[in-house]
Amino acid sequence: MAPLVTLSTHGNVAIVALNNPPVNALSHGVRKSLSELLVGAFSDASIGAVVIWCEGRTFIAGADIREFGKTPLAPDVPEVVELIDAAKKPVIAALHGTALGGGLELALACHYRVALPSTRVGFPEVTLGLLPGAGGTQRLPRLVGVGAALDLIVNGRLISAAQALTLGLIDAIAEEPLRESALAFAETMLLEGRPHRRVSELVAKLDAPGQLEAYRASIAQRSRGFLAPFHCIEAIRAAVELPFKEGLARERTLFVELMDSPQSKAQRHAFFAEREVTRVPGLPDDTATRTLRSAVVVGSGTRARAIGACFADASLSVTLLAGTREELDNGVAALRVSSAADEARAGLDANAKGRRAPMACSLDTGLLNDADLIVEAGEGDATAQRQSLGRIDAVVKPGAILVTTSPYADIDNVAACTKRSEEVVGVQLHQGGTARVVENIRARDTAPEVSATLMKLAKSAGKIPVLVRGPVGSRMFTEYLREALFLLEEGALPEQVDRVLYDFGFQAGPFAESDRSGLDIEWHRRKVRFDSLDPRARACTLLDQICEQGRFGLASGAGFYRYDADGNRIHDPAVEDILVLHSKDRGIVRRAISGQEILERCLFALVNEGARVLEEGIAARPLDIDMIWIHGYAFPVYRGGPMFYADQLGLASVRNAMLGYAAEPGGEHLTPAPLVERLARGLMGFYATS
Ligand code: T1G
Repeated sequence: MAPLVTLSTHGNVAIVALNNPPVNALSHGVRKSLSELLVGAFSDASIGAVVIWCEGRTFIAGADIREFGKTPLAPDVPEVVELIDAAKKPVIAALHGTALGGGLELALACHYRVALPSTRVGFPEVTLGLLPGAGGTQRLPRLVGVGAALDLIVNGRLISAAQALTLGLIDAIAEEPLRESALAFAETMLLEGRPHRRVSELVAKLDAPGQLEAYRASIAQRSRGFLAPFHCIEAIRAAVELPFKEGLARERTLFVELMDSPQSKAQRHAFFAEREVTRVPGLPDDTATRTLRSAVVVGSGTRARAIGACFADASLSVTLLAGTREELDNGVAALRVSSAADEARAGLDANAKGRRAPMACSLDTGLLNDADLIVEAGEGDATAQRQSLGRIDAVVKPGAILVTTSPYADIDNVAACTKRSEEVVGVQLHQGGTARVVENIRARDTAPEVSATLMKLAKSAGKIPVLVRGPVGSRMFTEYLREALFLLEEGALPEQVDRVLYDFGFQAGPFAESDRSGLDIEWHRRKVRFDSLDPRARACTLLDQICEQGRFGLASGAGFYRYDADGNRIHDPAVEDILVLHSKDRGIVRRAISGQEILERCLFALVNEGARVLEEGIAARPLDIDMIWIHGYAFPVYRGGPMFYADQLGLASVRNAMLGYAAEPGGEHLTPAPLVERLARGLMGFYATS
């Protein structure tokens, strides 16, 4: 194996090269070799300056996250960083790729920094529930000012080399080849006798009194529930208020608090799960995929436009197929609005994806004949979708892939309606297509290359694809909402239930969320499944009563809440009247229900249905479910997703609580699923077995 770190000398300049693919993480092996070689170079009189440079696609992208939570091995990252700071000869960091976290902290301890134009730098630690724990919170405010440091560290935002140069974070933009440019920079610097600068010797000053408090207030809403952003501010406060060494100590204390926190464990889990979820057991990364150029989406409504946009983001040429002239006109008008919004967004955000290929809208069914991918995205029910796909199947070319988007459809039934079941898949988007996750649903006979093709398409659209055997998110949401409706029967109000889940960390509780996405979806699902519902669920007719009054949620101005002209939610006594009368009709004595009971019953209903989804093989791994819920339903990432959260609570205690609720009259539906029972008995968790 190639050595992780090597040293070569070029005249009186030493180049220390790191080679730890894929991202030159500061693993123990790297830290150990690096510090040994640096100590040697620092004490070698023939060496006037040292360049730190990395092989491969990037400069150091941080500490090795895989080592977190394990026994720390010396030297740790702070020791290596302080070794560089203390050097009596200049050290130059040569940056390329993504210089992140501990890598950027190491660069800040260097005395000069040069970077290729394409480099991006930043402190993403906050996205892992952490803060820069190797001096970054003490050096960055000293070098670029408190305002810029707050922005970079609290938001975990990456900036370009040009922006870093403007901030003074780097000293020069270097040309390719970087290694030679950095060497030339070092030689020039020695020749010119440039001063030896230490960022640690600079001073951090507030830009204005009360700056930190004002900043804390400005992030209160968007960082609600997170620990790390606020710890970041406190660490930066130390840079302003304390001498450097004491500031470092304060940073370390805050860092260790976060490292040991359940939040950071959950966010680190989410980091690796997001990468693991696209590696599917039984579908090797090198599975062949098809080259697709065109997609025809049957339908021109909201769902059709959302799915069309997803495939347009994957650079397919997309046409929405309208059924009538009126649909066509509405579709064209809606596309005009959304592409104007895309333009505006792309103009605003430097990191925005490339401009989405414009979608067309047409009445020409002949387009179906040559399309590589055909999506059935009509607003009809599962039966209508199946029949429509059957008709489409008759006219499309061999090898064309058929996609159903029905959240209710049994994918195997849909596939059976065609003569090409190996080319049938389902796709579920979330949050109207704006969510990052896509459920890529494979039928029993779907060919591996067809599933792999959809995985690839979704990734190129900037989405996280999750391969499943049926709709997972919507199925679990239905059970979550069912439990919330039972709580309304027993005495709770929509506001009370929503408040509890909002405080838990969701952006919105089940009722506000259902009103936002439209009650007609869940109402239709209830009607489709009515015969298979358990007696209590059938008798809980609250959703029917509300929808039968034409209250379908935000879009119709009323649902579980009333909405003003600006879409703001308003308590509606009419709903309370429905609840009180319903409980009376059902013979249920309404009672005060604690926040803890509301939280547990709603979350455990979610976890229990997740367990059934795993038992049935609809999802292969708990991380598939957690990624769908974190990225599709805004389950708080600092809880790790419903399955990870249940493990953090301890599945045995979750099961016991479920048994407690199941023992109550009408509580049978919270009887632990067999998988929950089995794992709890074995004192294991969902992840212990995966
Ligand atoms: N440690 C360990 N493994 C890492 C890693 C890291 N820091 N970064 C990436 N990997 C693995 C990743 O799991 C994947 O593995 C492979 O590398 C390629 O990654 C003390 C506390 C650098 C922008 O948060 O943001 O420093 O799945 O698929 O899309 O203050 O990876 O192939 O087995 O994501 O090109 C701070 C995290 C750490 C950066 C590249 N640093 N990484 O993106 O590839 S905390 C970070 C990224 C810290 C100090 C603190 C991205 C990337 P596998 P990838 P990519």
